[in-house]
Amino acid sequence: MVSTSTPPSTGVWHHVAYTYDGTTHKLYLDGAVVSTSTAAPNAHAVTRAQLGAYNSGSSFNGLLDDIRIYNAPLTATQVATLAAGNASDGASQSASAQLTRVSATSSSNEAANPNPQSTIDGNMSSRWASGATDNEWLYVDLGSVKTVTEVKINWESAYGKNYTIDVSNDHVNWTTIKTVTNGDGGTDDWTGLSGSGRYVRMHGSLRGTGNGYSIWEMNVYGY
Ligand SMILES: [Ca+2]
Ligand SMILES: [Ca+2]
Repeated sequence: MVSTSTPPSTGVWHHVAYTYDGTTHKLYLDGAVVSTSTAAPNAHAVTRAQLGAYNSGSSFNGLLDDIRIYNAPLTATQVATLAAGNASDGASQSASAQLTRVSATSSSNEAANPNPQSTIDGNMSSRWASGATDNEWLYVDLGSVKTVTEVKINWESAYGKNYTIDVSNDHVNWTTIKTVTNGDGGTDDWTGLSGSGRYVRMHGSLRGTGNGYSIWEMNVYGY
């Protein structure tokens, strides 16, 4: 149905995905679409399916690992997320996606930028800032317990140099899933995380400037 005449490079792992939504076949290589088709599906009755070999028995010369078959077509974003290696292995694995943040809570607020909700409004022109001390935090509420695979913080110039990313089911007992030391501000995009919780916290222990901690947006990804 779909194919590409450009073979993947050898000697490295590649991510290959095929999706069909009832109309369009799509072939992805390393998270990007390389071929599409709207040809009618093959009408042969399937009594046996093979991965990595023709029916004649000619086999693909390489290794296959982490093979998954889904009962619905993944979106381009989901394929790209999987190709980027942002999802951990697991039998009941779902593709990671940006999670809805229902509210944000902070340890303190600077008078000029006092609203922690400014870190979850999707607006890169609105920000929150803490008071100007080292031990400050902000957490977001995901509404229910989620698996957390990635946290992305967009810092204003007042960034966190040392901080942890923590998860919790009750915003009282926290588990650290990432420890950052000597961070450089700007965008801090921590992928490959493994955690579970309803609340996700940035807990600062050392500021990068004399100001507090200031965040434009704090996004959480998982499933
Ligand atoms: Ca914002
Ligand atoms: Ca950074």
